[in-house]
Amino acid sequence: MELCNYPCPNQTRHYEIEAIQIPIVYNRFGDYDPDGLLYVLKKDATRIRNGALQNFHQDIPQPYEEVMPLVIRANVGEKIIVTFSHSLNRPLSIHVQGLDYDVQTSDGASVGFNKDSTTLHQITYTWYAAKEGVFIFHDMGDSTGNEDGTNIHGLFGAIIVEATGSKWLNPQNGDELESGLFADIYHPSKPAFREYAVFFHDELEIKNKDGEQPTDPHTGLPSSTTAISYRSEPMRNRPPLTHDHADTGEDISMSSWVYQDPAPPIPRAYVGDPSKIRLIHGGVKETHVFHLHNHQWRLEGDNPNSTIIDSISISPQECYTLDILHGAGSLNGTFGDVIFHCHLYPHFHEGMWTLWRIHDRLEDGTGALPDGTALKADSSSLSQNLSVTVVSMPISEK
Ligand SMILES: [Cu+2]
Repeated sequence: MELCNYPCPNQTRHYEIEAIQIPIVYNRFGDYDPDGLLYVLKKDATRIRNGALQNFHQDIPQPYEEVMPLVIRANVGEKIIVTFSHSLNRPLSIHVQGLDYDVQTSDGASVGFNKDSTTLHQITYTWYAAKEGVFIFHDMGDSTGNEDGTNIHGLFGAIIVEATGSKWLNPQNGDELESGLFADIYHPSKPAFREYAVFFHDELEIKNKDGEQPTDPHTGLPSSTTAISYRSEPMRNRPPLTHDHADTGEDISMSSWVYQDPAPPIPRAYVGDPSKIRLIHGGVKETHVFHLHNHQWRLEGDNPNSTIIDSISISPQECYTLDILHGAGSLNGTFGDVIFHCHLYPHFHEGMWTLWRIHDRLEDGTGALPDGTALKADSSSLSQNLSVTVVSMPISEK
């Protein structure tokens, strides 16, 4: 379709995005990338930079909660104007994959005879959201995949396009959300759902808390680090408690009761909540296999005859929406912690795993995590809206 004929229902959405460079700390054990790069909303840049640096300069560098891949949202039919700026003394850009744009002005690349739409300071891009789904964006000012490039240091994000008329709220308190990995999506005539953006990325340039190359305690050899959304929980940091085999199984090594929660963000839901995982491969190196325990989805979400799966291969720069069948907890109403991870075991071992936490009763602020950390209260209207709607339906109709 010609861009001049694009059906835009009078809605233009503006985002001001900045690229910043800070150390990104990947877990509480102090593994970090000294040259981390990320996109942030410009208005959040100072707060995030200051918070990240303060946490980095602890005895053991600590992650800062707001250092996350940037996820923005729009509705189908909208025009999105992105003002992108940075002060990093190198050409950078935002190149989006899957939205419509004029290649001469908004490609975010310097290719062939097209105009150069990377920038040393500031540039404005215009995108058009034609269809629902999740779409990666990343820097094309430097498209190399090595340690001098920008990708392995984190310079990627995603835009999620929702059904026309949707709004997105903070899952914790019900406030309108400007950006964020996790959101509750509401629509005037469609069921609400939990939305979780999950970024896989790999072959990171990571140092341990002492500034050294991490090593595997069993082999003494260099240990790679794989990540989910700027966090990683490598098993090198979770040594067996004793030499007894009873203390070394997965039920111990993956348990929050023993080792606290893993570092990658933990999505939360109540049993029965409709849930979509927006899976993104942010890296440029390796193919992974996303596997979620206890749950399934259809390979083609909008095709009721499509194959039911619980794992999916995802290659660099790909994105998938996983519309979880029967919602959180699946048909049998499981609650508790459900693991998801890369099913290539070296990647799993090197940090690419976390949990989906599914509650069976309202978290009103009196609960605590296994390590004693208090759980914040959820807005009761939100969690009950989402869960009761589905739980009250007969199972045969779910
Ligand atoms: Cu993998």
